[in-house]
Amino acid sequence: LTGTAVLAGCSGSGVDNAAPTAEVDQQRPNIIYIMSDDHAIRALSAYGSDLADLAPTPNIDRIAQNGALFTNSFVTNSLCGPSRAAMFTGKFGHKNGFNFNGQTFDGSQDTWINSLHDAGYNTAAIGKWHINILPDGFKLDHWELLNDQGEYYNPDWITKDGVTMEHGYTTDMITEKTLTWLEEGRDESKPFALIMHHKAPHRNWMPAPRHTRTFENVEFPVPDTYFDNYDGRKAAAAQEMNIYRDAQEGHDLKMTTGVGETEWRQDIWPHLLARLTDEQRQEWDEAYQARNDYMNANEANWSDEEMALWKYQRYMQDYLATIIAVDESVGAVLDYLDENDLTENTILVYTSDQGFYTGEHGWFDKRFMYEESFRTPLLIQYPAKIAAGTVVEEMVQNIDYAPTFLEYAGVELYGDVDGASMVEVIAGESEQWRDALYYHFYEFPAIHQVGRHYGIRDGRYKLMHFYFRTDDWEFYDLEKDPKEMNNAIDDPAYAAEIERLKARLKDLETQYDVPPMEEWRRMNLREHRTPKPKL
Ligand code: SGN
Ligand code: CA
Repeated sequence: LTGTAVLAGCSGSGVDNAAPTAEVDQQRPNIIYIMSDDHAIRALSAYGSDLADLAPTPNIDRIAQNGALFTNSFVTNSLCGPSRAAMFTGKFGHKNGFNFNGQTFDGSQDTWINSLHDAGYNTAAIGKWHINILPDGFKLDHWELLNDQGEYYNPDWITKDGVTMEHGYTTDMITEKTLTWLEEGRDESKPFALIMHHKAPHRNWMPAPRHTRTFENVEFPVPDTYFDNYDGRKAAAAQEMNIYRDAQEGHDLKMTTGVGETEWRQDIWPHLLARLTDEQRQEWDEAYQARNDYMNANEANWSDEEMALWKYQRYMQDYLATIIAVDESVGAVLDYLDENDLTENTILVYTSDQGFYTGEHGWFDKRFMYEESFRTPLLIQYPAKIAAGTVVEEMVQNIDYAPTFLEYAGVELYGDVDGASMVEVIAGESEQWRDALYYHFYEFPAIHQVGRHYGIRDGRYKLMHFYFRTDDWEFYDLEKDPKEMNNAIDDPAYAAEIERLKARLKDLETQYDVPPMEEWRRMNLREHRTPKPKL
């Protein structure tokens, strides 16, 4: 029985407002917003990279087949918390108050999810949160959140009732909790908006027990920039996110102390492995034993380059294996919608809080305005309104999600939003769209030591300025140099383009009310971080 029929029936023969409202409600789309953490475009097969056949994501790809694939989707600041804050509000960090991890997001400000709740939606959030520990200020009818970064195994769950450690693999638990809420938890008389946020494939890349060995014999292609020497790029040279230099041999690469041993070499955060039960630990150790024994037996004979390449393979095998469970999770949600006749009228989004490096420039992690971390996957299906197989090439940004969801839901957008609704762009009916993107990364000094920088990217060129203890400009011609290896800031052939982009960057700063650079130069991160609440 549909919501309309139920409510119309209740109203009997008397004329009242219930029936029209219910009818509207039935037409309003549901929203399922699935966001993973650190999913590289290269690791999502719908984008057709060199990994597509080796490590496919068939379920996430279904969204592209059913709806739209965005080939130029970007973030405002390539870091978890700031990206989530921008996504929720439709505003840059300097307006929503969240510019680097460890700040507290004010959940009572305008967000698409709160607007939908005000408009009568049933709302829920399940999974990683990371813009504060508790969803204070958010209008959520239901929430089950991971504590801070969350753990891959036996994680702590935070609910209205407190903190509970539950046994299981986190990605699978997020799937189960989501399906349970869809099946039993939601109020079927209302449209729903569900936020489903995976921890995977975030560091330290621990696959599900069933996937630890999936890629053990697969050799992944090594990016030709893996041994980058960072010529002409000072910030790139100063980072601490090299797979072969900065990844922790234990914590990240699961390398053990010797042949026959099971202890991780470096384990600066031992609480993660310590969470495994004896049984889980045994299964885990067995899965890595032969490969680690081989590495330990041969290491002394390997050159630095051979070891760096071995580390690349280990990193990729685990990183990609954590994505399999995410892909299965998306498949389970899509199946649920199909089986319950919900597909047609549900907007289902898959994205990541930012892109990620899979060995390009030798790196893991994100932060830089270079393409691999500036871009982020985005796929949206909504069969009632989006044609199957749509490809959107316009440059969209995570500040566009809020206005888009509200327009699709027919709910009025609040003020001062930086993003724009993508509804017309998706329909191929947009006559005017942005021609340039603004980006700003603030989290320095901090883990991975990527310098503060901001910049502009248009369809072909990118201009970046690294500041705070440095003053370095970079400029790239993405058509000629898509891997951003040649900083052309001093190339006279580009002088006119560089001047043009500098002026355009100023325009964007004015358009988006970016505070004067002096404020950012002076900013001390410590003064803006808030202590975590006691649970
Ligand atoms: C943790 C990670 C870092 C990562 C940040 C931010 N280390 O500190 O590698 O850059 O999170 O990531 S870990 O070993 O503790 O996982 S973010 O996606 O949350 O912004
Ligand atoms: Ca992230």
